[in-house]
Amino acid sequence: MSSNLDALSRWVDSVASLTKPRRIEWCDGSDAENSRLLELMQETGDLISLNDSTHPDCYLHRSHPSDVARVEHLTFVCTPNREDAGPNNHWLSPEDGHARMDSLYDGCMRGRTMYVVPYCMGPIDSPLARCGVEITDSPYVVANMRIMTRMGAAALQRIEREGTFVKGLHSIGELDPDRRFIMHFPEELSIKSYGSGYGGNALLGKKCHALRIASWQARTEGWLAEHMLIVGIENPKGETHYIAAAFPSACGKTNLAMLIPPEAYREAGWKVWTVGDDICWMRPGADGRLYAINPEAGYFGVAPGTSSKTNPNALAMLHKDAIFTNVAITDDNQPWWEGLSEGSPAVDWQGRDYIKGNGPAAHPNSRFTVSARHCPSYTIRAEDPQGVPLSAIVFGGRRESLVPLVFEARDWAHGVLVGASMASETTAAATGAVGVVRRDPMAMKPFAGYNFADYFSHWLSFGDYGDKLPKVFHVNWFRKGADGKFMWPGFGDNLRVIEWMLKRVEGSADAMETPIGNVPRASDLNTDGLDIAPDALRQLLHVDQEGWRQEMAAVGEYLEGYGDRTPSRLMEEQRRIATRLG
Ligand code: GTP
Ligand code: SPV
Ligand code: MN
Repeated sequence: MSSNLDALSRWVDSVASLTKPRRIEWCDGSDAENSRLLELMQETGDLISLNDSTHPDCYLHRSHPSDVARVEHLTFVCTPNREDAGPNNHWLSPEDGHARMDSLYDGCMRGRTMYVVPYCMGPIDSPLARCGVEITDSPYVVANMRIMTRMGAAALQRIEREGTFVKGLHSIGELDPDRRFIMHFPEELSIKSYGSGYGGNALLGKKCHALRIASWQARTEGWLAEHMLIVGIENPKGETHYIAAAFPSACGKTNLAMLIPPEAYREAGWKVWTVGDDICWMRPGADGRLYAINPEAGYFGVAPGTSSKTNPNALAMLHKDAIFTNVAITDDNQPWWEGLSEGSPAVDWQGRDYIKGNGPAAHPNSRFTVSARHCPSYTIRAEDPQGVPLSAIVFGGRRESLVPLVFEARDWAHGVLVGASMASETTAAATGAVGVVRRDPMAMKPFAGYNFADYFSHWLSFGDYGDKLPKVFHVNWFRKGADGKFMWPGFGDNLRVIEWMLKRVEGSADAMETPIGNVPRASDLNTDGLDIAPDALRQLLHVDQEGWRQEMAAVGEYLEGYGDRTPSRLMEEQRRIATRLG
C-alpha cells in the first residue's frame, strides 16, 4: 500500500485488534460484492425479498423494534472544551468519549465479519467532496452505504491521493438501547457509533459525517454543511433557478425536491429537477454566488405519506433496486405503508399479522433507500463537480398556527435570524415525543457539530458577499384550520409559492412589508386552478401581530440562552423586529 494508505491500514488493524472480528473484508462497491451481500442477508433473514414481478431486486429489512429512529439523547459531540460543542449538543471530553466507546467495542465483532467501506461524499471529482471510511459489522449498512454514497474503489483511490478521510467506526453491538451511543470527535475527524443499525445512527456518511463533522470542517474552511434539499426549478422560458431548503426531519424535503408541478404549470412548461433531498454543502464561487453540491448519491426517504398523489416521482423509483426498512407488506409481498393509495397490509413492520388496533402497519419512520439516479426528475447537474448556483435559501417548519405560508427576509442578516428562529413540531424521525414544538435553527438542532452561537456567527460572516447571495425565505406548509386539517394543499401546489419567490429574486413580484418580512398578498400568488377558500388563503398570509410579539420575545430568550457567544448582530436584528412589532 502507498504511504497515504498507511494511516488507513494502521487504523483498520487497531480496530480489528480491539473488536476481534472473524474476518476483514475491504469493500470495492462492485456488483459482484453487492450480490454476495444481498444473498448472505437473505440467508440470515436480515433481508426479505419482495414480490419479484412488481418489485424486482427490492428487499425489506426489519429493524429491532427498539431501533427505528435517530437517538438524539444518545448522540454526543466530544471536544476538549465543552463550550465548543455548545448547549445544543450533549458533550463528553474526548478522553471520556473514547473510553466509553472502546469498552463497548472490546471484542464486539467476535464471530462477525468486519467490513471496511471507503466512500466519497459528493461527486468523486469535485473539489467540494470529502471522503471517509466506515468500518462496520453490518452488511445492511454496507448495502445502504453503496446506494447512499459513492462507495468503493474510486473513493479509496481518492483517499490514496489525498491522504485524509473521516474515520467512522460502527458496530451494531447487541442492539441494546442501554448500550447505544453515537459520538463525534470533530477535531480528530472521527465518529464512533455502537448499538444501533438504523439510518442516521449507522450510515455514518449521512448525518454523522456530512452534517456534524462537515459543519465543523466547513466553519474552519469557510463553507456551509446544511440539512437542506437542492432543487432546480425550470420556468417556461427555459431558465433554471436552484433553491436549497432546510426543513426539519420528516417536514417535506424529499417531497419538495421531487415536486411535480400542477397541471397548468406543466402545460405552461415548468419543470422540476432534483439535485438532493437531505444534505447540501455550499461555498462561495469566484463570482460571489453560493454553489451547492449534494454529498449523497441516494435517498433514505420517509415511506408513510408517499403516494401517487403526493409524490409520484418517489413512487416511480421504488419499483426496482430499493431497500425498504420497517414498512408493512401486502399478502402478495409488496411493500405497504400508511398513505399509499393502493393495496392493504397483511403483515406489519414487526412481522406480525396485521391487526387493526395494533398501531400503524408501517412504522411512522419507515423508509426506502434508493439510488438518486432512479428518480424521474434526476438531473445530471447533481454530478457537477462545481455544484449549482443558488438563487434562494428557504427555511421552514411544521407549525399548525401563527407562521404564515411564506415570507421573505429583508436581507442576509435578517435571513440568518429567520433561520436561527426556526421552530417545528417534532416527528417520528427521532425517538421521543411527536408533535411538540421545539426550536430547530436551520433544521440543524440534531446535526450542528459545534456551538450554535458560533454557527450563527459563521452564517452571518457570509453577509460580505452582499447582493450575490441567495434571497432568504421562510415557508410553512403545515398550518391547520379549526377542523384540524391542513389549510394549504401542499405538495405540487407548493410550486405556486416557489414561483412567487423566484419572481421576487428576479424583481418581478410584489409583496407587503410587515415587521416579520415581506409577505405576498393573495393576488401576488398564482391561484389559477387552486382548490382553496379565499378566507383560508387570507388566514395563511395573515401576520398576527400579537402572536408574533410573543414569538419574537421567545426567540430573544432562546438566543440569549447561548450567552456571550451569541453574535450581537443577531440580537440587534431580533430587537429591531421586536420593536417594530411593538
Ligand atoms: P427526512 O428524510 O427525515 O429529513 O424528511 P424530509 O424533510 O425529507 O420529509 P419528507 O419529504 O419525507 O416528508 C415527511 C412527511 O411530510 C411525509 O409523510 C409527507 O407526505 C409529508 N409532507 C411533505 N410535504 C408536505 C406538504 O406540502 N404538505 C403536507 N400536508 N404534508 C407534506
Ligand atoms: C432525518 O432524520 O433527518 C433523516 C433520516 O434524514 S436519518 O438518516 O435517520 O437521519
Ligand atoms: Mn433528514
